[in-house]
Amino acid sequence: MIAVLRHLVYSVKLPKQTILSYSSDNQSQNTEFEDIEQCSEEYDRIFAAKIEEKSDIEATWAGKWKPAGLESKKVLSIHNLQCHSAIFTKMLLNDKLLNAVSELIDSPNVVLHHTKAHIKPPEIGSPFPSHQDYHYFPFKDDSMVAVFIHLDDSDPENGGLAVFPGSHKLGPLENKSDVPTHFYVDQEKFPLKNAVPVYARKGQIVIFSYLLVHASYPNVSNRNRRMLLFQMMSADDKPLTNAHKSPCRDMVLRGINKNRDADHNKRHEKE
Ligand SMILES: O=C(O)CCC(=O)C(=O)O
Repeated sequence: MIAVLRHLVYSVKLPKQTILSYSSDNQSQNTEFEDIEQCSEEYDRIFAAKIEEKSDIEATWAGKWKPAGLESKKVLSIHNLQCHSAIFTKMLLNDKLLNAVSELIDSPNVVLHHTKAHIKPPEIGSPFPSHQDYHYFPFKDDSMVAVFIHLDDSDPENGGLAVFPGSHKLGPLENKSDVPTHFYVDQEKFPLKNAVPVYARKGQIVIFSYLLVHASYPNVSNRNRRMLLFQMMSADDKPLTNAHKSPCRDMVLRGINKNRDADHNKRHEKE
């Protein structure tokens, strides 16, 4: 069974963080969720194919936030994995995952914003600056959560996630980035050394508000750090900007979306 731990709190609406355990040594989990090994193999297959095709998948965050000596570090990234393989579509529709998200965002109606995958290669994996996802895609009611799925055992040595518990209660913070493409908060107020490291086993999922200040460490180990991120929100929430319109955005994962426009002239995204 998925363990929903209620003692740590990173969500906006509910005073808790939710960790769902999908460890592959428990048979009942395997039957109800795509086997994490199967997901992991498919993930590796897609990355290998795109590296072979020489796709542009290097995605280290730009800006002056990088600590000296870490400028050459790398993150490999592919967005919208559900457009590459049905395994990820099935994961998005996992009942237990949607139960947890629905409870956290306090809505029976859950829609997708986007998904992405990051690999931090051994020894050269880049850190991420302390940031709030909010700045990339602000919404009116701040219902959005990040579903962070670990595909490797992760810790501070191999580039794991780090969080500032309670920071979501500060609301949107000032964007201190010096580049228009990437956003981050004041690195002196939220230095990585003050963050709480997340130690996660392969298959564990951490769900947190898009207002939570989070970051991640450089990968200085000889192990990979692979993750998947699903961003979801309430169907009743409204975007405050036109930014970040990924394919499959607004796909209904649970319940209904009564706000969806049906006008014929709006059936395609404007080119
Ligand atoms: O891959 C990571 O370690 C962090 C990713 C992240 O925080 C983000 O993309 O918002």
